[in-house]
Formats: sequence, structure tokens, C-alpha cells
Amino acid sequence: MYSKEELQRGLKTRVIGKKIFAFDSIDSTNICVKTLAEAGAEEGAVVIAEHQTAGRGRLGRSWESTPGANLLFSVLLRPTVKKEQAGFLTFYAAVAVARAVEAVTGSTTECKWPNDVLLNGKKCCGILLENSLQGDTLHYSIIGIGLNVNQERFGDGLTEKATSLACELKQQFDRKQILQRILEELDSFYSDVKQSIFDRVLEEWNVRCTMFGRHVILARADREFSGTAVGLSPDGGLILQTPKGRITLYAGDVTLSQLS
Ligand code: BT5
Repeated sequence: MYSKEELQRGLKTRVIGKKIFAFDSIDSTNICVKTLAEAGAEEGAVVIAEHQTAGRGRLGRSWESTPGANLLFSVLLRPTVKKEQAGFLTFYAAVAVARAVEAVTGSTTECKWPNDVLLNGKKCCGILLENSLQGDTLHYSIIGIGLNVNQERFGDGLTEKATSLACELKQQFDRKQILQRILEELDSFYSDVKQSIFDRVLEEWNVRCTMFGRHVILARADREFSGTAVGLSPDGGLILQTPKGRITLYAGDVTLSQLS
């Protein structure tokens, strides 16, 4: 376990990581950041844990992680972003993770709508964005990041779709170095985000997204949609060209099928 002093030492950031809270075990780093946010904590606070007893994905799903092997952390932000743009914060986090992983490993990554980063086509990182709104504006945002770094095996049902940096690149990585790099990437884009400027984030995300122009299936709890992924809507939805016309979807799990 890294101490917060170790994590802060040499960290070149202005906002992100100015306060770090490090735990051996916690329910969920997102839950902890929510408590901090409600108590008025300043933006940039980071909560990191070696193990989560209730690590969460979207829609109440769980996030599994071998204790001490990966990165599990959440960041509190308070940018004054309009609610239509609040979803872009997931892309912002994905780009920061992608850039950090690429810098540390020398490999290329993919960004998959809405909240994944992939390595060699498999999910190495999931992002859980939890926004609290005040009227039409963001009050605070919790960006939860789970990045599989040194985990070597995944449980039943995950082996097909999950991976880690160690699994793909056959070596162990320094988690502290990767975390610091992610925090620095988040920090370097944050002055844009604070001014609601997402052009650079979206450009970086689009470059890494391989689904546009391809036939995809989007599964939601209530139904499935299929069509060609055309691009992102101005508020971060996925635009699908279907036989009945274009539709924009805001949630779901995407599977790529054959080239269309
Ligand atoms: C996500 O949800 O991908 C968001 C995961 C966010 C986890 C971080 S860890 C720190 C912070 N604190 C939290 O409590 N959460 C955040 P979703 O797109 O719904 O994907 C969840 C699904 O991914 C699960 O249902 C599994 O199928 C799969 N999954 C679970 N653990 C995984 C892992 N370690 N690697 C890859 N896939 C995993």
C-alpha cells in the first residue's frame, strides 16, 4: 500500500490530488468521495483503496479486483459545467487513463463508448461517473476509475472481456507511477474542463474510438438496438444509424459486430 505522502511526492498537479486519502480496504471509493463532497471537501480530492468490499459499476453492477493488484480510485471535481455537458466527464477520464497507459506501456489503447478503456480489444479500465446537479449546473462530480494493472487472472465470466496491463504486456507495472501519470493527465485537461471546453478531450477520445462506421449492438435493460455507430451527439450520446433513421442513445452496453 502506498502512503498518501508517497503518492503526493513528485506529483506535478495544480488541482488533482492536492488531498489524497488512502485506504487498505473500503466499501467503495465513490461512496467515500460522495461523503467528502457532501461535507464540502474541495475539488481535486482523491480517494484510493487497495480493496473495495462493494466496488461498483453502472446500474448496480459490481467491480471485481484482486486486492493490491490494481488501481481503484475516485476524484472529486466541482467544475461549473451545464448538465448537457456533464456526461463528457467520462470521456475526460477515459482520455486521461488512455494517455497515461500509453505513456507508461508504449502500447496503444482504445476508448469505447460510454465508459471503457480497452487494451488489445479487452476492457482494462472502467469509469463510474456520478454527477450531482444543482438546477441546470453540475454541483459536483465523482469520477471513479478502476484500472487493471497487475492482476493476472480474472474470474468466471470476465476472462473473455477483461484484461490487465500485466496480462497483455507480460510484465508487472509500478502502480504509483501510473496513478501519478493519470492524475497529471486529468490535471492538464482540467483548465479546459473548468471552462466547459471539451474540444481537446473529444478529439483525443474520438481518435481512440474504433466503433464509428461499424455495425454495433447496444443492449439496454429494456431492449436492444442495432445499427451503424455514426458519432457522438453534442451531449455525448451515441448516434446510431438504424434502418428506421438516426437515433441517439445515452446508456447501454455496446458490442461491435462485423464491418458494415
Ligand atoms: C464500469 O461499470 O466499468 C465502472 C467501473 C468503475 C470501477 C471504479 S473502481 C473505483 C471506483 N469505486 C467504485 O465503486 N467504482 C469505481 P460497467 O460499465 O457497468 O461495467 C461493470 C461490468 O464490468 C461488470 O458487470 C463486469 O461484467 C465487468 N467487470 C467487473 N470487474 C471488472 C474488471 N476488473 N475488469 C473488467 N471488467 C470488469
